[in-house]
Amino acid sequence: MGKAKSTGKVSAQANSSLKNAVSRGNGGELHQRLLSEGLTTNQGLPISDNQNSLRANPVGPTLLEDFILREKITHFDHERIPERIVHARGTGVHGFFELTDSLSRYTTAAILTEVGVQTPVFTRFSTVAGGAGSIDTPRDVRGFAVKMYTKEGNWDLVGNNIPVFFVQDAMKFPDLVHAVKMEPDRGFPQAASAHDTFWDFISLTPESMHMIMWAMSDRTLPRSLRMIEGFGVHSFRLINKQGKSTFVKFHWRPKLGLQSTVWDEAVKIAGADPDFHRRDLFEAITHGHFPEWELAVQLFTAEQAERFPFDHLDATKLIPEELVPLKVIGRMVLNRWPNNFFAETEQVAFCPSHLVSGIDFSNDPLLQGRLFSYLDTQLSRLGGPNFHQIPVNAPKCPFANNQRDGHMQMNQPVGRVAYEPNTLDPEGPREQPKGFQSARIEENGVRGRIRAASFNDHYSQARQFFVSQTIHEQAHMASALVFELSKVEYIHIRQAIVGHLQHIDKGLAQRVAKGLGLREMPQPPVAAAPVQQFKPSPALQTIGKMKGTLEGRMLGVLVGHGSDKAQIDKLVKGISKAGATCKIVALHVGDVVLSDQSGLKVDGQLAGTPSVIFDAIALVLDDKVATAMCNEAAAVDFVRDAFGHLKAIAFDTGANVLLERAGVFKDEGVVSVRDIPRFLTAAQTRQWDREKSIRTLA
Ligand code: HDD
Repeated sequence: MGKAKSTGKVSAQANSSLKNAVSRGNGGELHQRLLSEGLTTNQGLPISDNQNSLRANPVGPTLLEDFILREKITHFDHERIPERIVHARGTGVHGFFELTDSLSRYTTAAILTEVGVQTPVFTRFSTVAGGAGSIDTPRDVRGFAVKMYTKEGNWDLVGNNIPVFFVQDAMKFPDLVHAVKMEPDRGFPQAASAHDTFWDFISLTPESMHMIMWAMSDRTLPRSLRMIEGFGVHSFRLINKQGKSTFVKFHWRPKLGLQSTVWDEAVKIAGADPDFHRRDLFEAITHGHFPEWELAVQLFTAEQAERFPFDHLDATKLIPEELVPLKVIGRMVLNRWPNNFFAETEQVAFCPSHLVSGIDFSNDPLLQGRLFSYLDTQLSRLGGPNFHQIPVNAPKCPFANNQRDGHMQMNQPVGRVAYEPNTLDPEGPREQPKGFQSARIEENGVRGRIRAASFNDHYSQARQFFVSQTIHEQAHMASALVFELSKVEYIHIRQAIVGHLQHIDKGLAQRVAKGLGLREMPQPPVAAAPVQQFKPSPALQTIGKMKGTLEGRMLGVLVGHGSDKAQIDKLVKGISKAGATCKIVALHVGDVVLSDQSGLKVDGQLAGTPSVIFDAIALVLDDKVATAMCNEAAAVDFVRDAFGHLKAIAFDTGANVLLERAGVFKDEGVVSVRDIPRFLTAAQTRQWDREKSIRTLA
C-alpha cells in the first residue's frame, strides 16, 4: 500500500545504536563475535586499527586509499551544522505537561481539555544574541520553547521569558538581529547588546522602548533557568466545538519563583562558569530536583479586547494581570536530561506554525511572519525537508501523507501511490473532515504596507513597567542603561535614547543623562500617541515574585583544617532540610581535617568555586585558618563578592578577621553561624538595602 505511515517506529529505528544496525544487516557469526569488540565503519566493516592511518611505509606518505581514515575524517568535518541565527546557545530537557483544569468551554484541543493526561514535552531554553559557544549569563532575553508531543500532533509554544517583543512587524526582525549581533566589520561584541549598532537601531525604533525596559531590568540576568517565567507573547485563539473563538495568552510560571542575579555577579559568573545555567539545570535534574512550571492563560473576547487601552495584536504590549487575571490550567515538569546534546537539543526544530486543532493564530503581524521563518530556517539548519523525522522532532502520534523523498529521507514508503485523490490506494491517507479548521474570521479593509494607528503608543506600557518596579529594580535599570550606553561611541545615539526615556519617566531620563555625563537634557522625540498613565502592576516585578524559600538554591560553606565539626554538621543538616543544596569549599580539594580529627570531603577548590555561584555563604573557620586566608585573594573575594552581591553570610567568630579584611560590615544579612534559622531566613532573599552602601547606582 502506498502510504507513508510513521508511528514513531521509524524514529526509533533511526535512533538505534550502531550495534543494532550492524547486527540487523549482517547476522554472520564473524560479525557477532567482532561486535562484542565493537568498532566498525559506517558500512559495518570491523576496524582493526583505530590509531594509525595507512602509510606507504613506516616513514612514508599516507595513502589516499585509506578509506577508513577518509570516512572518519569526512564525518568529523561535517559534524557541525549551521547554528541558529538567533537563540544559538541553548539547553533542552524532556518532561511532561499535565492539564489540571479543562478549557473545554473554549477549545477542542485534547491537551487543553483532558485533565490528568500527561503529554511528553521537550523544552529548550536559550539566550538570543550569542553564538552557540558563548556564555550563559549575558544580559539577554531567554528563549523558552516548549514542544508538546500531543496525541493530536505536535504543538510548539515558542516563547521568551519576557512577555513583549522589540518590534511589531516581522519585517523588522532581520534588522533587529543584525543590529544586536556582533558588528560585521569587527566580529565583536559577542553576546552583548552594549554596542553602537544595537542602540542606533533602538534609538530609531520607539516601539522597542517597552521591551528595552524589560531588557534593562534584572529579568535578563536570571539566577537559574528554573527561576524564569515563560510567555507565548502573542495573542492566540482557542476554538471550541461550536467554532467560537476566544483570545488567549500563555504564561509559564516557575514553582521556585523568580530570582535574578545582580549585574556584577552575572559578569563574574561568566568567567567562573560560562555554563552556569546549563550546569544548574543538569545538576538539578540529575539529582531528582525536577523543575516545574504552572501553565496559566489569560482568556478574553474580541469585544473585551476592543476596550483595552492598547492593541493586544501588537507584540510590544502585554495584558496586565489586573486587567485579565491569570487562570492556572496545568503544570510542566522537566525530568529527563537528553541522551545526546546534538541529536536532541541541537536538532530540535521549533516552529510557531506547529499547532493543534482547537488553537489558532491571531493577526499579530509579528506572529504571522514567524509562521514562515521557522520552517524556512530549519531547512538550511537541518539540511532539508525531512527534519520532522529526526526523533526529537517526530510526532509521537501516527502521521501520514504523500510527501516523499528529499535529503535524509529515513522512511521507506511502499506502493505506487503518492498522490491524493486516488482510486488505487483506498487505504492511503485521506482528508479528515474533523481535522484542523482555521478560525472563521471575516477580514475586510484595504490591503497595503500599513502599521495600524492602534500600534502607535510606544511609551505607556514602558512607563507602566518602570513605575511598577521596586526602587532597587529601578536603580538597576537606570544603571544598566548607563552601562550599555557608555559602551556606545556615538554621542547622538546616547542622546536619542535619553530623549525616549523622557516619555517614560523624567526621573529615569535624568539619572541616565547624569550617569552619561550629558550636559543638557536632549529633546524628546515627538510621540506618535499620548502617553497614558497606567496604574503600577506589581506582577511585573522580579523582586516581588521571588519566593521566600531555599528550595532550588545552592549554599556554599567555606571550611578549613580545624573547622568546628559539630557546627558544620548542624549547618549542613539545616541547609538540606530547607531544600537547598550545600557545597563544601576549602583551599584545596580532597579532605579537610575537622576539629574532632574527622575528615570532610571538599566539593570545590576555593579558587575555582567563587561565591558568585552560591545564593548565600557560611564561613566556618577557626582563627588560625581565617587569618591565613586573609592573604588569599580568592578567600577575600569569596567574602567580598558575597557581600557585594547582597547575599546572606553566616560566620564563625574565627572568621571575623576575614570579614574585616573583605570590608564586610554587619547588617541583617550578616549573622552568626550559631543562629542557623536566622541565617537560613536571611538566605531566602537578597539584602537590597545593603546596596546603597556599597555601590553607586544611577
Ligand atoms: Fe524567534 C528562534 C522566540 C520572533 C525567527 N525564536 C527562536 C527561539 C525562540 C524564539 C525561543 C529558539 C527556539 C529553539 O530553542 O530552537 N522569536 C521568539 C519570540 C519572538 C520571536 C518569543 C517574538 C515574540 N523569531 C521572531 C521573529 C522571527 C523569528 C519575528 C522572524 C521573522 N526565531 C526565528 C528564527 C529562529 C528563531 C530565525 C532561529 C532558529 C530557529 O528559529 O529555529 O527562525
